[in-house]
Amino acid sequence: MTSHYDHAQVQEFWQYIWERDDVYELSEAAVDPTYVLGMFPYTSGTLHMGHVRNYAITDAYARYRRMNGDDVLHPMGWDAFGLPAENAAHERASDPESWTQACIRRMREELETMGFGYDWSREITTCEPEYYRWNQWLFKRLYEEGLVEYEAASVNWCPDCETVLADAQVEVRSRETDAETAENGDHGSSDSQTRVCWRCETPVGRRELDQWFFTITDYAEELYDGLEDLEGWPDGVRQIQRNWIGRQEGYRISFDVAVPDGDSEADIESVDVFSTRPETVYGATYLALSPGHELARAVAETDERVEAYIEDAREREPGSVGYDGVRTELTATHPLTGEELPVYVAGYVLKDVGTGAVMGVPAHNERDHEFAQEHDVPVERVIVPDGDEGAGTDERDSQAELYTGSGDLTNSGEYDGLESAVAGERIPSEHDAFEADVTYRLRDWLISRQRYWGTPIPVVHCEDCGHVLVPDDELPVELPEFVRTTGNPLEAQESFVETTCPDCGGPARRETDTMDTFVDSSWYFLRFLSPDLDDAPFDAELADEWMPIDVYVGGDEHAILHLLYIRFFTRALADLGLLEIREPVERLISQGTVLYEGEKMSASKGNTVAPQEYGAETTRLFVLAAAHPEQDFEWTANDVRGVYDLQQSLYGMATAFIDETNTRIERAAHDEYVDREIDRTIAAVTEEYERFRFHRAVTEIQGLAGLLRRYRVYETPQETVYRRGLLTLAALIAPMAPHLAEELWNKLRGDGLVVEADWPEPERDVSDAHLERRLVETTLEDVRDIVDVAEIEAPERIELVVAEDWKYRAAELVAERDTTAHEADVANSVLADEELE
Ligand code: ANZ
Ligand code: ZN
Repeated sequence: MTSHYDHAQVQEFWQYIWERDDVYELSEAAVDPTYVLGMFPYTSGTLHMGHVRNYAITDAYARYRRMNGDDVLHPMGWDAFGLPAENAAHERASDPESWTQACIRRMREELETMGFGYDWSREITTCEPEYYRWNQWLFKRLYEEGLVEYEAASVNWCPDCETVLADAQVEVRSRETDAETAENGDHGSSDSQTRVCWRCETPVGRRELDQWFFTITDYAEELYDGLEDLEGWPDGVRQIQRNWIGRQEGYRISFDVAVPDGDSEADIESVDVFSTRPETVYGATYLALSPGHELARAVAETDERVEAYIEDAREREPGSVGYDGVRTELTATHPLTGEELPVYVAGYVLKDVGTGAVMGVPAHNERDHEFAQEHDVPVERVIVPDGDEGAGTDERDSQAELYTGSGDLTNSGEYDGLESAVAGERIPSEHDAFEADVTYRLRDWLISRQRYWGTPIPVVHCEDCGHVLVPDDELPVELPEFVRTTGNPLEAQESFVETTCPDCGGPARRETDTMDTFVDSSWYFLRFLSPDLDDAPFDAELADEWMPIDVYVGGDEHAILHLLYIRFFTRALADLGLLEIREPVERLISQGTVLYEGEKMSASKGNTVAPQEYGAETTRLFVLAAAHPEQDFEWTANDVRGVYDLQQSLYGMATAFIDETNTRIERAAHDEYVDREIDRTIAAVTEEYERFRFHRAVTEIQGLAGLLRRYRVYETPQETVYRRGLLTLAALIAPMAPHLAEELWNKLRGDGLVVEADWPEPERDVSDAHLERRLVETTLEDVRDIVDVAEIEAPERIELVVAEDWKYRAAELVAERDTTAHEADVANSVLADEELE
């Protein structure tokens, strides 16, 4: 039988047909819109297995929905700005634009080779002016909405990339990954670890620069609360986002602070601290301000020691500051005891957390305890573990131990003896100095990058007018040609930098920062709806129709930033009146990792398998068959072989079927059984597609293929049943192995495309068939048992079914391995058992 499946030829042929017939192009008027999207790739130069997995998932689902009659939007584009292109350009004496375009050509070709069904008429590329002009336009709208700030800020600085990094682009080494860091709710403030650049792993330093920010913190509460309703998102991702946003309930406590004012009376200012442990208030022995705190800065103007400390702290990363600090001339009054407390400026107090000031409670807060040891501040115990007698001591002891647990209050005036949990509610309710408050750890989004290959920020700086936005009709501010220099190539080009002020016409300097590329990806999904629109970033009516994205698939490295930014943008756009929805993604699939010998398959580890190595279709089918999309799985040549064999076997059956069937009208019991199994498989596979359990769909398909094969080998199959079985298999596998499916469809029917076919439906009610099936499966753990216990009793209702299936399996076992004569006899006797029919 010469039915070898020449996959390369088959793939090429059907890809040609699909393209010729524009089968993936979406018609304008969509009735049942379904938006299926994979996170678009960064243009790194070549597809890796993670991409293939990602896009195999979206493609399978998109095809499945299309066969169910939906209008499916399944587009593809390129996340094309970013440092690597610039670095590559430096290394190769080329420029970022040509390097990027070359990458795109190669990657597009690779995607096409894989046979993914994209509507290429909607392709977008973020580095093209037609795209990034809308980044600039959106920047302006956000600015007008009050969501953009320009601030001097101490920023993370990578000396190697010569650029500023967002906090989240700084990785903490050696043990924590980005995701783990967020899981701990830790924003990189731990002391002992080094903080390195996410791209080049160079240790990160600090610099003070004027920077552009999106004030994502305005949405902290909403972004946090909204997670509750995202039922289509994996719990893990939601939790990571929760930790990243870092909601904390507590109290603002206000302290009066005396600020010496030359020789006259001291000024009294009120300083708020934020605390999650109000019951420890009697243990506050000092106040500490962050170096960026307004009052600290004011003090620095007249106090050189404070000024020097702030200057010094600014140069360093927050995590490396340790517990140093400087005592100021200020004194604070304890709001409950009236006691005078020293006021420090201390680097361990973070500017953007809470109020940027803390009450120091060294006995019960670890960081405060460290600080107190170093600065010889008294430690006052105000909570003792339940039943502990140590309560009596009221002398202050700077060596007192740290206790962070709950217990009974002591040294706390009228509240002595109260349980800490009770006191935590009573004290704030009885004193005006306390006000319930919620804070978030989330920081504003620093979008400035001192780099060439990104969207120019549409601002000019005028000596008279300050910073002025470039008028809409002058957008896009286009990138000038690339020049090779150290630092920011934009700064080096006078023709770019020197301009006139749109307001006063005087000389002005163009902003040379470009935008974080995460801005590009924060709204690209909207651009796909109307990629050529030239008077708005997207068509609002289409957005109403298509958004939210029904299914969004991508790697978990985007669990924090990208997914937070698209949620932020969607809300901001809604508040601008440009969108109706507030959440961009209904169902999120965070795909697992492809492993090879236990490690993540990646170019840097040198353990990659090129997607084309086994043939495109085998690869895509395997990544779907191997595991649930959200699970990691191991790439093994053996398992790949399994899906390869499945394709061969289906192809073989389709090729050979005609001369081996009969057309008798009357159906034997086994015909009925097979027919019923076809229906059952349809129902089961449908269910698996609905739940993105492609691996189980493959198992079902394999099961039916096996049954049909046995049916053919051990019976003379009835043509209508057998053909229906094969056509059903072609349709069921089409979303995952579309080339093979077309080939089968064509062989069996001779016309039409399976990609345009209807999804199969069961012909009979099979709602209880799975029960029978399961019974068969659980009873028949091993075919040999079946053979041995051929006289097994089965509930009468399913006896026939069981018998049929056993028969085939038993015979198959005999055929497939070297059997003993005895086994063969038993098997044959089962086969020959006419009574069972
Ligand atoms: C007094 C206190 C007593 C606190 C105590 C804790 C325990 P965690 O503890 O991580 O959940 N805090 C507030 N603002 C801060 C800032 N800007 N920089 C550094 N630390 C700050 O975070 C809550 C606690 O972090 C707050 O509660 C405050 O210390 C500290 F036995 O107040 B606590
Ligand atoms: Zn001006």
